[in-house]
Amino acid sequence: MNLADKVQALYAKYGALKGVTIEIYKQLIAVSVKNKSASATIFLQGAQLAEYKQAGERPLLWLSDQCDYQVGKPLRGGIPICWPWFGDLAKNPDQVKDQISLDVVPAHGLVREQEWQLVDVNLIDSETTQIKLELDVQPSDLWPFPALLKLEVTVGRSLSMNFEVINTGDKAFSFTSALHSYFNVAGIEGVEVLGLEDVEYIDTLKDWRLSCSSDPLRVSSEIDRIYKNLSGVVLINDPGFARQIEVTSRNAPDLVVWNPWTEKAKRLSHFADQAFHKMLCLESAHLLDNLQTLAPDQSFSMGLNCRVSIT
Ligand code: TA6
Repeated sequence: MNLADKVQALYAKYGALKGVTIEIYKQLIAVSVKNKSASATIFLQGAQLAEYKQAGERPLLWLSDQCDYQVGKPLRGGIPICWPWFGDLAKNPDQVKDQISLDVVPAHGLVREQEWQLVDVNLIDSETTQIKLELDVQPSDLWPFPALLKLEVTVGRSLSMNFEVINTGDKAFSFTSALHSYFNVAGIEGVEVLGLEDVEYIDTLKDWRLSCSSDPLRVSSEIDRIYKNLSGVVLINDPGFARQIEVTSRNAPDLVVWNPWTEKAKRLSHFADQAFHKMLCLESAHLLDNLQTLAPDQSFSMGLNCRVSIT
């Protein structure tokens, strides 16, 4: 089915719903919803949430202005879904790595580039809209196990996401994954992250060695850390926007904190050289020794809840 036919079919099913629009951005289809509390836009490719905005507030998420909305290329920003491995496959546990036979594989797994199916849009009430997408993963050279992935996004007074993995095959498989959230900040230099004090982290920029700090986190250079076995709320305190962003992960014990800063920013695709000033990634994840293994018919779900509070 071509793009126009896909959009027509989506309009036939969901176009009459209040606040729902189906949009085309160059080669990609996006579903946008708007209610009394908030608005959001999610792309079928990768089931990638690109924007969430509480009414009267600035966008919660950062999205690059250099996205080219091409098939097969994940957007830079929003909340990409990283599965069935996070980051560089070579840095994943053997239990995950040894399942893949190819030498060259994409970073962050394979589902960011695939077109998910929109399976439901539900106006829960005047302030809450729920969007459901699914991806039926077929065995391939890249990933030999069938699986059904489900994403449920609830757009309301806060943003809630639930990502579920179901093993639909007859063999067990292991995976790591993350909801790779890019948050929108006024200026990274003025931001403080609270809630990571005294939490052990792996510093991937310093030979993956373990470290810990009792101070609130401030970012003044490239940062790429995996905070381990976290619980509770993490706050991005952003005086420049006079707001806090509250991030609560669910069943995702690890949190990746990432900002590329000047040098890595220049090497990133669809990322303006100075854009690092305006974003900070806090990625709800389960990585390394928190990998998951599913037997046939078993399922796993993780999620997050984010909201902006005005300071
Ligand atoms: O979020 C951590 C990270 O693994 C960084 O090292 C950086 O590579 C980032 O993800 C973005 O990855 P991407 O493949 O989207 O360019």
